[in-house]
Amino acid sequence: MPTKIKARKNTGSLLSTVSGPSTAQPAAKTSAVKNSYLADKVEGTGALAGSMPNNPNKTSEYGEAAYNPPEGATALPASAAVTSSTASEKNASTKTGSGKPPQGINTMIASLDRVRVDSGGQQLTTNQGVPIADNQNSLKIGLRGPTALEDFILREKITHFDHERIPERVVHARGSAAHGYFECYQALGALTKATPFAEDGKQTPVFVRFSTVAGERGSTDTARDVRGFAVKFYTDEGNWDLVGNNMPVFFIQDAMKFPDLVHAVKPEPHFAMPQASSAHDTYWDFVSLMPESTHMLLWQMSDRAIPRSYRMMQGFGVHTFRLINAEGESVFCKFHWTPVAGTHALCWDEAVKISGADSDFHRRDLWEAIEAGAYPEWELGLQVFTEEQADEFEFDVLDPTKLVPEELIPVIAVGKLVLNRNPDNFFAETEQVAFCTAHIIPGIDFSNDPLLQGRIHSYLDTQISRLGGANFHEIPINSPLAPVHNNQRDGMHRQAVARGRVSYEPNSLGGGCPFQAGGAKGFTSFPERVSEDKVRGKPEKFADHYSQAQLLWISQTPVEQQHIIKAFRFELTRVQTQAIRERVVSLLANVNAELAAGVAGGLGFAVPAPAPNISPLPPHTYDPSPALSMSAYPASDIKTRRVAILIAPGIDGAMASSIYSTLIDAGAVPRFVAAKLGEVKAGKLGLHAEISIEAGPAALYDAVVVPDGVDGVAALLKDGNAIEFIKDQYRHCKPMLMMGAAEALLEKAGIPINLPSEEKDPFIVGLDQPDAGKATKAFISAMIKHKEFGRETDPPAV
Ligand code: HDE
Repeated sequence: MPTKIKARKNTGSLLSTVSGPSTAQPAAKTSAVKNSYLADKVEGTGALAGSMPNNPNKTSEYGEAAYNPPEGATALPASAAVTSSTASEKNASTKTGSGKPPQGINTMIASLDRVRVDSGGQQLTTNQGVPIADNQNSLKIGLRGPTALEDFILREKITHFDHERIPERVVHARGSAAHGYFECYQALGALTKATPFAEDGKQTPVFVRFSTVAGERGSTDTARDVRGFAVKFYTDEGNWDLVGNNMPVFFIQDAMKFPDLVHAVKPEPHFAMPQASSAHDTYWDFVSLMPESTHMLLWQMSDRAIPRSYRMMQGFGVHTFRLINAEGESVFCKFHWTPVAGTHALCWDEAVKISGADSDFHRRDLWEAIEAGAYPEWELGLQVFTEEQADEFEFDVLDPTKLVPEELIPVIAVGKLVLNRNPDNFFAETEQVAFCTAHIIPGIDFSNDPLLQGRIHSYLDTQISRLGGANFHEIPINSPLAPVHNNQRDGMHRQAVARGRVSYEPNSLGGGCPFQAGGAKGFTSFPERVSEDKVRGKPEKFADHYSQAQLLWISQTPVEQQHIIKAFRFELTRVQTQAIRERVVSLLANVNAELAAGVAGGLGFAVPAPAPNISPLPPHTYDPSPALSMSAYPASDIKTRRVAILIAPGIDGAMASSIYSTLIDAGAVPRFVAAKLGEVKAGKLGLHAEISIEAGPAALYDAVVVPDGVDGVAALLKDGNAIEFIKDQYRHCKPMLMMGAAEALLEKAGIPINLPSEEKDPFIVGLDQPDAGKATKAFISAMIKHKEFGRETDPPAV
């Protein structure tokens, strides 16, 4: 003990950490105490604790009062010293900080600027900041000798490398993401107090991750699969995650079946095949024994499962959610995202070829569009309905295998989503982002959908093993922008350095802080009245497995219907067990006779008896819902569409260049494609090939142009790759601008200029239009329509 301190009454207690007098607090503010901050701390602590003689909130925890939790009781400390961890906190250092005690702040919560690292102009160091002199050689005992165990630099580098991987997501492992914002068109206070909808034009930052479901992290982007559409809103009242898909319904009705579904669709466990594909026995075995999956199977076999781009697909919250306004009134709600770029798909043959040519097709597409400033946009729509309305529906809104037809409840547009920034680092952001359906904010609440209820548990739980512990919320991409203050402490990789000794509530030593927000400001669950038997089971309306599958079927265009039949045929052909194929078709027989016959016919057997329809209720017959067809969501321009301009020596260079410029001006991405890189003599011009046909085959473009030029076309006619290119463009129903001499390529490729219907193929443009400007205009109109399915025959004629 310092001798300078004069012995005074109770000073010893001030200088101790255990016990003290019962009559008074230890002496304060005396010259005998070297650290007056300590005196302030001790004196102020007594006063602060004394200001709370009891817990005034206790009565509000019981009975009716509990419906309106009050704000927690708090008292202000006399000074910062009172709530400090240590009276030595004012001693500054470059490591511990400024010595200015922070109060009421959590500096972990801020933009990602705080963690961005750039090494420009910096020397190489170890993780401990030690400069590394030689990054080429390990430390050896003699130039030809063994490596020394003491080479801590080598060992640190290799050890870190050895641990670079984390477990991939158990589903949705393959994905891509971007930052952006959500902008609310108008305040929605009457419906919800959720803060992103609080004011006209309010913007909320978001991070959005798109994904496939079944494939592993390195699998192909264009597999036939459902796509994830997960949006993290960094709102001023905490993070809200809307973790949806690009299809509005799901395979199963209860969380209990999710592990079974995923085990069935993943590569079969004995030989780990097939990758990123549902076309195998275990998948169809499971779903054909689960008739509730029939509706979703039609969605999965539709072209929605092979989107052209993440930017060109709808998103859906799938489940019914609740909105709650400031008065505590609640309505049900379904969330819809609709892309401004239109909802478009690939052809199956195209998707297969893209998988080989560029398995990062969707990742690259999203990245390139954002880099180019063509920011992808979606409109958010809500379907809002009351509990009373829901009771009248012939289906149960808690059943995730059912959608709410737009004819029943229209979709109202409430805001837009814009993605305008690519991540800096794939791992730190896209891989480490943790979406959780449990992340909701005041104004949003769950429904009792049993699938959603299970998800509320699953997402938080899975992050603990995937991201290595309970502190994944501190990873910068996951931390909210809203302040975070609670009494959770410790755990693996904890980063926050909590000040003070209070980590419990109620407390008086921290002035009651952090205090409960109370019902007026804090999250409160909708007080839904429930009085039921505790039971494992499903409501009767859940047993109608086919009415909405029929609705989807009758709402598709004939082309979409044919694609669904072909997708079933493809998948079930790869299945090996005949009984499973027949079981699938027995489900389809309950949906539509033409569908069942089309699939069975394609597999070489007769339609079996329909699977038993176990619904105790009469089936419901819907009118078609045009909104369920992809054709209801066209594009209005050709922005970001990729166009190949095939060139070879002797092509009309001036024409090629002018078409190129027109396409650029329209927002498309043209590229000169030739047999190999280098200059291509084109009339008086020298055009530079931007990519070769072998590096950029036909499947990677939305459309093709062949400019005029007899010699150039003659060269292309000798190139098998170019013929293949033209054939694939045709087969994949893409617009083709074929100028002048280019007609010869069509002939060589066996491409008819009329559709099988005998009408002129409207997507083969230019043959009768020598004016390249006018022809390009017609070509652009065709590109907006995306594909000419009138070409399709089964099997393909070309
Ligand atoms: Fe998921 N799901 N899921 N899911 N899900 C995951 O969470 C789960 C379901 C969806 O980009 C996992 O972080 C259960 C429906 C998306 O990071 C996991 C059930 C819908 C993503 C999980 C479902 C989804 C996931 C895997 C049934 C559409 C990717 C890793 C009860 C509405 C999010 C992870 C991202 C990811 C569980 C059903 C969408 C294991 C238990 C229905 C978009 O927690």
